[in-house]
Amino acid sequence: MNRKKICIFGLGYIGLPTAAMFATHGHQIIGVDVKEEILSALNQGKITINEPYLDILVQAAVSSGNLIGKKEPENADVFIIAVPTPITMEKKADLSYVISSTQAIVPYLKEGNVVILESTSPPGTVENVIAPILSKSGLTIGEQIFIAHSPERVLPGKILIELVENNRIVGGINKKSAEIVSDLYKTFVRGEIFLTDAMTAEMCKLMENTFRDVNIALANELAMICEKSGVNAWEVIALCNKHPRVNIHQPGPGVGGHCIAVDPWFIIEKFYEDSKLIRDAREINNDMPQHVFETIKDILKDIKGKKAVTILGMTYKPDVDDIRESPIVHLIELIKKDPQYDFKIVDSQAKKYSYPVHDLESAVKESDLLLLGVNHKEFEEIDFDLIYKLMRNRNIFDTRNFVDRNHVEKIGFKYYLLGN
Ligand code: SAJ
Repeated sequence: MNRKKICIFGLGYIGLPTAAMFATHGHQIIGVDVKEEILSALNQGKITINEPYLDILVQAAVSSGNLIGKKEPENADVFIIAVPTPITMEKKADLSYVISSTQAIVPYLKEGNVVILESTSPPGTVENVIAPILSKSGLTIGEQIFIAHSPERVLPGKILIELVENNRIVGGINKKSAEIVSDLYKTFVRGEIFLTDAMTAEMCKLMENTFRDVNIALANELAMICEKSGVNAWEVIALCNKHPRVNIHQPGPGVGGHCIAVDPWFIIEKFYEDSKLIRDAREINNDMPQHVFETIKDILKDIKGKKAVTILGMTYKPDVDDIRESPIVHLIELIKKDPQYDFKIVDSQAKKYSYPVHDLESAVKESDLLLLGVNHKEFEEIDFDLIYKLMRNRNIFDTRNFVDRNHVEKIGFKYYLLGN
């Protein structure tokens, strides 16, 4: 593919890695963002997010001269929209960033241009939101300008590997759009690229994450059934998964992150009546922090006066700095509202938190319960002999099946496991 000039809107977890990837493969990239601090960091070859190896790639891209951050777009061959699609209080997709980016493209559009939506969006967004805005340019869609949805599907923590290795879906507003966009991604994608229409691509992206949400809800429902039946849900799942056609996910304190906890709502928003199972799954997963809190209350019910809980981990999953939609943050909100409880948080990775974090030793002093909320790698090194000496009451509540039960029980802890 010839060298293209590409404007990428949104330099976050998806836009920035994508920009750096295209730039290091020879294309000329203008990264557009509204945030001054992101742009000034980028233009010094630095990054403001935490993602393995991204700093190296961005530095290489910027020093090659192929990647520049700017506040405004400019004429280009390709425009990629990778801005957030947050969820409103009413659980509806907030498309305002997608809309404003699309509007910003219009004055620069010329014949032959390509516009790609990477942001996760409700079914119909390309056809009913993006295309009508772009048609204000007077150019004929599908003939003079080409539009497609190519959803990002990479896992935070493994973004760079997955950008290259994962299969990709390209859903065009027409066949020609899909073909042009597919050729562009072939610049760095080594996985297969599948062509389809835009709405199918939108639905695929949402269903992938919905599949995981429903599967996790099933695991969480099993966990609650097992707590009543005296069976260990983790053992049930491990044994079931020995079957060649079964893959039950893991239970836990809930589902967080900006994808799995959000995307199902984009389907519910458009197809409320027909999405009963998807709604139930969301509800089960959303209720898990409350269930964890009820278990905490039960474990500590005999303790008089204020009860102290030490929370290990508050990010939405292990070894990331992201706390968006984190179920542990929801749990913290519940604990905070109850005057009978004090809490301290241990998490050296969490960024943008609104609570103070402590080091482990000071956080467990006089504590009544150690709650394992997130299985960060660093927690593998915990010295439970020392913790035992510092705590007031020696309870451990493990929501991730992470702590070595035999080891801590031998030391003298009372060990409780979610789903058992
Ligand atoms: N979780 C469980 N049990 C499990 C697996 C996960 O409770 O068995 C919880 C985690 O603790 C976490 C949440 O689910 O709170 C989500 O974590 P995750 O690692 O499964 O997913 P994300 O949100 O980091 O990334 C997902 C990925 N989607 C799929 O695997 C289908 C990723 O590929 C997508 O690109 C990303 O969403 C996205 O942007 O949509």
